[in-house]
Amino acid sequence: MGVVNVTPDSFSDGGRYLDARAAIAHGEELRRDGAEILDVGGESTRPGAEPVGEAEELRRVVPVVEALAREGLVSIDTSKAAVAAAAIYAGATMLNDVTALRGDAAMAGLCAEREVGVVLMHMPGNPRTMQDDPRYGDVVDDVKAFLAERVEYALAAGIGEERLWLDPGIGFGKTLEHNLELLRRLGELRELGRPLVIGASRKSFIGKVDGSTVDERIGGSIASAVLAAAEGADVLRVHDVAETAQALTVTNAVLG
Ligand code: HH2
Repeated sequence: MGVVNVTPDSFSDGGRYLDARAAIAHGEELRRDGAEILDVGGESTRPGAEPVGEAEELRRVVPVVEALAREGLVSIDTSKAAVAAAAIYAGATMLNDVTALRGDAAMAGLCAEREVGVVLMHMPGNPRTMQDDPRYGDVVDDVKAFLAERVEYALAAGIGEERLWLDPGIGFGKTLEHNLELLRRLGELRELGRPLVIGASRKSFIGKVDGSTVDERIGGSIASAVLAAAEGADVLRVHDVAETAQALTVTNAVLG
């Protein structure tokens, strides 16, 4: 899954693809590099990011989704049902909702009706508060219980189980140790019986390990992706698709 951020303020590539043409060209490049799904987002979820109004988010993402969905799979990264609805109309077949259907009461019904895939991600609180002293009993058990509860909620809303994908939300309300523990024990989340999505790409936990700035985290991102894949992750949400794809190809060649 390649990341297409149509935002001025995303933590790693904010402002680079705010213009629709630049975002579309970037998405096409990621697809050539090997991305099977393009995840288009118009609102940054980095800690402390300013919320974006619905009209502005629609303006950013709809033309990009429309163009990229003509040639392949597109997911829409949003927590607003109106944005999801417009993106689905424009051709998106998957919703990536960092609030796991808690942000907008209309979201679950929309997904059930339109029969799209849904990524349910773990995040305590919201992006503005999530890094305020996050605490868990056992981080893996707590994330697992949260995701199991969100699966029940989605099923009760009429979303087919086969459409659900689960994500522990690396960097969302977690300390460095929490993120490392989740990557180390990712395999335990397979017990939930649904495909796993992992987004570790360029995140600040890598910088906390080695002091790297956001532009210096490709090696750490690839290491995380390869380890996550080896632990059973099904979808890797990444910015650097070509490099990650090569690393996975070599990993697969070695491991068979
Ligand atoms: N991470 C980000 C955004 N959306 N969705 C899922 N399912 N999993 C993730 O780990 C995830 C996500 C943050 O990364 P990015 O989109 O590059 O930054 P920003 O939120 O600042 O736009």
